Formats: sequence, C-alpha cells, structure tokens
Amino acid sequence: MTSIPHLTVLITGASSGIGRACAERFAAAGSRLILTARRKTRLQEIAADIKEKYGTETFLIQLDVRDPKAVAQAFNKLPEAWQGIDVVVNNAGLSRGLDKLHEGKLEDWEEMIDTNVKGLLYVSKAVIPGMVGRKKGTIVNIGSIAGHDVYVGGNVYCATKHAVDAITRSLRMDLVDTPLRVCTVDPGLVQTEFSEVRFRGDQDRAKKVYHGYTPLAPSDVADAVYYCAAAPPHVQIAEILILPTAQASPSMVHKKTE
Ligand code: NDP
Ligand code: 8X3
Repeated sequence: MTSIPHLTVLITGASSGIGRACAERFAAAGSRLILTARRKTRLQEIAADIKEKYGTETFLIQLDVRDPKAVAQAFNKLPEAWQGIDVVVNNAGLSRGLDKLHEGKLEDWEEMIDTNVKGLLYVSKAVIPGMVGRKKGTIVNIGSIAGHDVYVGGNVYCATKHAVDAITRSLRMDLVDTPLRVCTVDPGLVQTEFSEVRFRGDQDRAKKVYHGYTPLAPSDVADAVYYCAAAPPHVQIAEILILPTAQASPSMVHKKTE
C-alpha cells in the first residue's frame, strides 16, 4: 500500500469510536486533519494527543451535521490553508433503540435519518464541489452491514444505512467523469460508544452486545478507510464489508457461552 502523507483529511464524528480511530490512522501516516463533532472538548483532547504522538496539524470544528446552515457555513469559511480537502470520511452517525416499528419513537427516527442520511448529504454537498474543481478527492462513507441486510428492530437504522449505500453508488455515477473516487466501508459489530448511544446510556445492555466473541476494534475499520484513501489514483475501492470473524450476518453472531 502506498503512504499518503501531507493530505488534508476531513473526518466527521471524530470525537469517538471509528472517527477517532480514523484520525489516529491518518495522523500516523502524516496527514493533516479537519476534525468535526459536537463535543469540542473531546476533539481538543484528541488533537492534543495526536499532536504529541505524530506532530499532526489539526483544524477543529464543533459541528452538528444535522444543521444544513451550520454545515455550509463551516466549510465556506475554512481558512485558505484548509480549503484543499483531499479525503472526506463521512462517519458521523448513530442508532437509537431497537424498537419494533409500530412501537418506535418519531424523535428516534428523525435523529437517525437527520444524522445518518441528511447529515452525510449536507457535508458531501459542502465539500465535493471543491474536490471536483481541484480534480482530486476521495470520499469514504461509513455504511454498515445494516445497509446490506436487516434485523429485528433495526427498521429505521437499517433504512438509513441502505440509504447511505444508495447515495454512495449513485454518487459514484455522478462523479464517474472526474478523477474523484467514492468508497464505502461497511462494518459489522465494532466496539465503540455506538451501543451506549443506541441504548441511551444503559451500559450493561451495551456491553452485552460485545460479549462472548471478539468484535472489531475501531482501528480495524480505520485501516480499511485508510486503504481506500491510500490506493493508487486509478484504483477505486468501491466497497469494503468488514466483519468480526464470529459474525456472518447482522443477527448471526457466534457467541461462546461460559
Ligand atoms: P460512536 O458513538 O463511538 O461515534 C459516533 C460519532 O458520530 C461521534 O463522534 C459523534 O460525535 C458523531 N455524531 C453523532 N451524531 C452527530 C451529529 N448530529 N453531528 C455530528 N457528529 C455526530 O459510534 P461509532 O464510531 O461506532 O459510529 C461511527 C459510524 O460507524 C456511524 O455512522 C455508525 O452508524 C457506523 N457503524 C458503526 C458500527 C458499530 O458496530 N459500532 C457498525 C457499522 C457502522 P458527537 O456526539 O461528539 O457529536
Ligand atoms: C452498526 C452495526 O449490526 O448494530 O451498524 O447494525 S449493527
């Protein structure tokens, strides 16, 4: 794999989990990073950590991707030195609950759709025109195995990840006459804050999701994202589906019983 130092990489949802691991992976490769999330203190801690380890230059943006005006403004007023984004990792996302559809909550559905689908669209619209103008750029969307298959209670979350898959494939067509590349990295179970967020802070329930087998680590997914970005310019890694060895489908996970 080639190394890609000195690229400017934008990561959404960089305050935790997969986004944070991507920040670390690209920092280790010598990239400079635009990190965004709602929790700015977290971003500041991560920036300090990677500055110390790798000397990484960062530009931090406190941003809720659900707010189209804030997204447009944030990228319109980037300092000149940060305008040349080479790689965008559309990672910000979440799930809420595992309710059957007829028992689900409207606010949960809206939060998932607004973040996972509309947020990804807003950020893409803000960033891709510059890439087209510069004739250079890699877009890596973080999808999910939930964009390939469904599971009980996954209804709206699975729909958002199927939407990410559709957007990714369609965007690849939109950009086929440009040098830009459109990739999706679709993980199975990754141990992050994802389940804590899904179960609204119920740590016991969240921990059980990862019991009895070895889930993916965020760094496993970050390696796949980096692979997409570091491929030679004529190589477009369209899709990587990455699962724990003990997972065969969203609902089939081989767990050891004690
Ligand atoms: P985490 O909860 O650890 O991280 C989610 C990140 O998204 C946080 O940095 C959070 O930042 C950010 N985020 C959430 N909502 C918003 C928002 N409205 N605006 C801006 N940022 C937001 O979970 P993961 O790392 O696991 O999730 C990252 C992505 O990976 C998601 O798209 C998820 O769907 C996907 N995924 C996760 C899998 C898993 O098993 N963990 C498997 C497959 C896909 P903050 O709260 O500071 O804003
Ligand atoms: C996150 C993984 O299986 O909880 O996308 O949907 S799963």
